[in-house]
Amino acid sequence: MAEKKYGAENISILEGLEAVRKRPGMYIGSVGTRGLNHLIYEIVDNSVDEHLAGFCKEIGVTLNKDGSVTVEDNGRGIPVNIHPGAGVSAVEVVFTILHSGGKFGDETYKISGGLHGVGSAVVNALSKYLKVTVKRDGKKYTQEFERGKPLYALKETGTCPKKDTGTTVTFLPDDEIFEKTVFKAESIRSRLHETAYLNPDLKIDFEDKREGLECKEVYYEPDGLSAYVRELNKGKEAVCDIVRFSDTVDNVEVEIAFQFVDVFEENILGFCNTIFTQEGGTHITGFKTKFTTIINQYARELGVLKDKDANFTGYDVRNGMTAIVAIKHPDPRFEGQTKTKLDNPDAANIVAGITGTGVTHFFDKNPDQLKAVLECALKSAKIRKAEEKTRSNMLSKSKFSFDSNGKLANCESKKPEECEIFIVEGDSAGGSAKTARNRATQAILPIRGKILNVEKAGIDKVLGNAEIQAMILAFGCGFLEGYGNDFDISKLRYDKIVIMTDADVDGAHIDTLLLTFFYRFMPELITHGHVYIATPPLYQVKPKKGEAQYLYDDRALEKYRSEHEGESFEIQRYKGLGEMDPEQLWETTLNPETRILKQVEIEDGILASQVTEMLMGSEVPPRREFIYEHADEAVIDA
Ligand code: TSJ
Repeated sequence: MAEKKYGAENISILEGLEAVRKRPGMYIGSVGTRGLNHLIYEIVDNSVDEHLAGFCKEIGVTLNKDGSVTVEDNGRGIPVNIHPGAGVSAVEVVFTILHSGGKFGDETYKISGGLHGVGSAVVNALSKYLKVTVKRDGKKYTQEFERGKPLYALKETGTCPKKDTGTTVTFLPDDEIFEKTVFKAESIRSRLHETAYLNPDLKIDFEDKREGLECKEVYYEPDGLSAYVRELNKGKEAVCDIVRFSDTVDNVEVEIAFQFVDVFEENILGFCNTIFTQEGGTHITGFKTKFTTIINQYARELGVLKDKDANFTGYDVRNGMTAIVAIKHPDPRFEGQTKTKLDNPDAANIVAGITGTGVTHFFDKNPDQLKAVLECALKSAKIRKAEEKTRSNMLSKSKFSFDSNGKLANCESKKPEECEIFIVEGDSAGGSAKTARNRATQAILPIRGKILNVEKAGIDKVLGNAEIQAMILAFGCGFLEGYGNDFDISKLRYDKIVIMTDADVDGAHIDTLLLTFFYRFMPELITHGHVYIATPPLYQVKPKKGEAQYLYDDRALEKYRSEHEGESFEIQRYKGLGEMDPEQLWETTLNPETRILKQVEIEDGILASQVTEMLMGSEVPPRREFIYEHADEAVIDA
C-alpha cells in the first residue's frame, strides 16, 4: 500500500487543503510573522491537550537550522489504526481532514486550541514539508507530506522500547504562502512560558538551533499561577501575599491567583482553556464584580467606609492588583473583535462563587493584609476624587476645541471604515503629507517633537498636552481614565491610525511614546488592530538604465547591490520624511497600492503586561525590539 489511490472522499480532502492554501488568512489570521508563529502553537496545543488528558509530561519545541520546527511529546502517540470512516490511518486523518484534531472515539476534551483550533491539517496544508513519527506499542510509524499531500501512507519504520511512546512532528512553513518564514523566537518563548505557568505539571523544552540565534531553555513552573503572578510583579513592592484558590463547579474548573503591589494600575489577565482572553469576558467580570462587593462589605464592617460614604468603585479596590483568572470550560464560546472575549454566562456565576469563598477565606484569616488592601482602596478613592475635580476643571478650561488647535487636516469622508489618519512627525513632513494625501479618505495630523511620556506624567499633564488633546479629539472616542471607562471604540472615526515618523532613533522614540499613550489610554485601538506604523523607504536607487526603485531597509540595499553587480546606479539615502517631496511621499508611504504598513499587535498576557514597562525602560534596544517584534506584520495592502 505504498502507492496511494485517491477515491472520491480523498478528492474532497484535497479540495479542503486547497481551500486552506487559497485563503490562509481565514484559518491562521495572517501570513505574516504572527500567522507563522501560530503554526507552532497549533501543533503544540495538541501536545498540551495530551498533557491535559493526563498522558504527557514533557514537550519539546525546536527551531531547526533549516527553518523547520520540531514539536515532540511523550504522550500516548496519535492512534495509528485505520480510521473506520475514512479508510486511512488516524494519523493521516489528523493531518488531512480539517477540524479533525483530537476527536477520535468519544473523547470530549478540547481544552487548548478551542479558540483557534483549526488543527494540524491546516499546518500541514501550509507546510512545504511535514513529517510525523509516532511511537506506540513498541513500534515506530512515520508518514510524510508535501503541501498537505501524503507522500505515502503511514508505515512502520522500526521498533522501540514499549514504554517509549509519543508523537514527533517536523514541518517547514511554505514560502509560497508566508511573507516571512523566519520564526520570531521571543514571541514563541513567551507563549511557551505562559503555557508552562498554566500547566504546572508540564515541562517544555525550547531550543533555537538557528545560526546566530542559538538558545536553549526549559519552561517548568510547578508553582503555576503563583509563579506567574510573582513574575508579573517582579521588582514591585508587595502590599500583600500572593493569594491563590481554586475549585470546580459544574465541570468548570477555576483557578485564581492575585496580589496587590505598590503601583497605580490593575493588571488582570484571563485565560480559558489556556487561551489568553485578551478582551476579557464573563470570567473576568465575575471575578471583578465579586471582589469589589467583598471589599466594600469588609470596608463597611470595619468602619473604613461610614454609612454616609459612597462605596469604593471597582477601580478603587483593584488599583494595584495583579491577578490571573484561569478557567477550564467544557464548551467555551468566544466573541468580540478578535474572538478573545469569553461569552459563557455560567462562567460569571461560577467564578463569582469561587471568588467569594476564596477571598473571604483568605482575608478572614489575614486581617493585617486585609487592612493593607483597604488602605490601597482608600488611597485610590482619594486620588480619584482629586483627579475628577482636576479633570472637570481642565475640560471646562481648555474646551478641547478642534479649531483652537487647527492642525488636523481632516478627510472628506465621514465613513470610518474607509478613513485613515496619519500622525506625522514634524511640520515639514506634515505639510508634504497634506499636499500628497488622498483628501477623500486620508487625514493628516502633524505632531511636533516629542509628545509627553504618559507613563511618567500625571493625568492633568496628559490632558493638558496639545498633541494628546488633538489626538483624542481627532479619534473621537474619548479615553480610558483609569477610574472609569470613558472610551468608546465604536465612535472611532478612522479605521487605520498610522504612525509616520523618521526611520531613526528619534522616530523610534516617538513611535514608542505614541504606542504607550494608545496602550495606556486607548488599548482597544491596538487590540482591535487599528494602529499601524508606516514604513518609509530608506533609499532610492536610480540605475543608468531602467526604473528608479525604493528600498526599505539595508538588507534590501545589499540584495539590490548583489543583484546589480557591475551596473552603475545612484543611491539616495532619505534622512527623514521631510526630505521627500509630496509625490515621493504619496508613492512610498501614503498610497495604499504601494506603501508598506506594519500592524501593531500584542500577542499574549506576559507581553501585554510587560509592554508598557518594556517600552518605557531607559535602554533603547528593548524598545526597538517591541516595535519590530510586534509591529512587523508587513501588510502591503492592495
Ligand atoms: F496534531 C498533531 F498531529 F499535529 C500533533 C498531535 C502534534 C503533536 C506534536 C502531538 C500530537 C499528539 C496527539 N500528541 N498526543 C496525541 N494524542 C492523541 O492523538 C491521542 C492518543 C491516544 C488516544 C486514545 O484514545 O488512545 C487519543 C488521542 C487523541
